[in-house]
Amino acid sequence: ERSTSSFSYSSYHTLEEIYTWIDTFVTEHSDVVSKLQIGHSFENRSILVLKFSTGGSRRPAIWIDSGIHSREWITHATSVWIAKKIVSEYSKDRIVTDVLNAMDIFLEIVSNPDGFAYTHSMNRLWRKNKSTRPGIFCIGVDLNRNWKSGFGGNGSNNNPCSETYHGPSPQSEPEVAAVVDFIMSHGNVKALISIHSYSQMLMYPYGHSLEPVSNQEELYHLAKDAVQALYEVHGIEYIYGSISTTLYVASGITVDWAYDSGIKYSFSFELRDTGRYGFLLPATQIIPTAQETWMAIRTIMEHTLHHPY
Ligand code: PAY
Ligand code: ZN
Repeated sequence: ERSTSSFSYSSYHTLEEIYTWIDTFVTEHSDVVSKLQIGHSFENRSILVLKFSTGGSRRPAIWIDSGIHSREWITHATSVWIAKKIVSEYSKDRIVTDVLNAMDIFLEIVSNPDGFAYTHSMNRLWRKNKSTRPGIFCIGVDLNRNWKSGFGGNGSNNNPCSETYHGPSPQSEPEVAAVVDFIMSHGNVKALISIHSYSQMLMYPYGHSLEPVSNQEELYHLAKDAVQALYEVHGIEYIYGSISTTLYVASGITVDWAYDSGIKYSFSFELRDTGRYGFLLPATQIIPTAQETWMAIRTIMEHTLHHPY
């Protein structure tokens, strides 16, 4: 891609296309965006993060990841659109401008590059990463069961052949370890948003336990406001609440780790739809999904900006 204006935001893309788009995008917007390589996948692909920053050093930050489950294609497509939206709204939209004048945004579009490549080449519905270990015949660890908080608990599986296999130990997977190392060494991440599909939900910790988190009332009200902002775009209804009480119990997940690491604004999205197309959401829904998701994310960013801690 010579210019991001010739990129189709309303189509699904391969890993190579997204990585090429990233390079063009950072070149076009080098005043605000840079590309970081935070590690390598099991099959040695680059793990890339876009950094949106207008200056300062180690500013309070918002972390957003998508595609930890490779078959959830709408999540990568939404993140690409949101990246473009962030730069186009800076200095136009008051909230984006205020956020970026005080905070940095980190966006990991493809959190599971090996799995994503595999969904294009071999198995469209692949969820896990592609790691293998001697003596184990099934492939892949569920990267959303491999985090330290609640590792190995209910809603995760010890069987390597399971879709929710948690792996041999917390952060055993390079794709998870890279994010843990980055966020811990950064030390100033104030909000984390992890984007999945599908089910139309906006959720917060915990997944591993039914116990309410200490700021659960604040998270509930923020989720309600975010879901309302989302609804106002195209009339799509989301439900919201803690993961364990809204969806199901799941242990070793990203947002539980983030919350227990001190990131009190930790959310996970389940994007469109509610099952008609599921993971195979038609490309015609990419832009509307991204537009509404953006309004919810913007609501969370605004709240984070106005509630420093
Ligand atoms: O958002 O972290 C979350 C909730 C837990 C997700 C998980 O099981 O890892 C929920 C599922 C997901 O997005 O991976 C829901 C989808 C529909 C699935 O694969 O069952
Ligand atoms: Zn998922």
